[in-house]
Amino acid sequence: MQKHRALLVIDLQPDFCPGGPLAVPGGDTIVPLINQIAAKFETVVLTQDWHPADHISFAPNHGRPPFETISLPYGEQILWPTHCVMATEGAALHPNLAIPHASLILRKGSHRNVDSYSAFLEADRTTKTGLDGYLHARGITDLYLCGLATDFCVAWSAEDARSFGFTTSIIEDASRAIDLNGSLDAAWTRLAAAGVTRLTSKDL
Ligand code: VGL
Ligand code: ZN
Repeated sequence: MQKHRALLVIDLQPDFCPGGPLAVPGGDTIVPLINQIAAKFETVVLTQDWHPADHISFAPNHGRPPFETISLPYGEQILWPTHCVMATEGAALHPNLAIPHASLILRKGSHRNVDSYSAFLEADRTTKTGLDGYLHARGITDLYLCGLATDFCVAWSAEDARSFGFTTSIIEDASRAIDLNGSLDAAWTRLAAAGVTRLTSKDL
């Protein structure tokens, strides 16, 4: 085991899997692979998207249909179907996720007035979750990300990981995308510019 590396498993929750309100195609199919990958890492962090019912990212809270974009004080916000309401079943970790040695479960997006795709920084781009400090304090230098969704929470977390100084890779076959209006291609372009490496699980 290499002590300086960590695996981040992003938002593997029923609400993002087929049958859920914000289902990512094939979202549940990556769970067995993620379980296998996690066994190769001493440090594993799991994240949960974890919103209050009155969250600003929920379309019904604005009387609007989902997938429109609105302007908020911190920037453009896509309006999503109501998802991952804190303490509901759909916000739990996926029941088949089997990573008992995960050391941290980080919840994000809990502030009513600001979204948080990233596991490091909320959408206001200033409020930290504290994950950078946790990882730096444990001597982690290299991060590997997987989970849901490649083009939103995985991508934003990976970009921020680079800006906090981590060597950062996304494990593509252990992630799945929403792909809304070209968001997946756009994300890979930004990720390449940020210096994020694109891997498959065989490369590990
Ligand atoms: C996510 C949209 C809204 C994600 C979370 O986990 O990628 N996407 N909230
Ligand atoms: Zn969300």
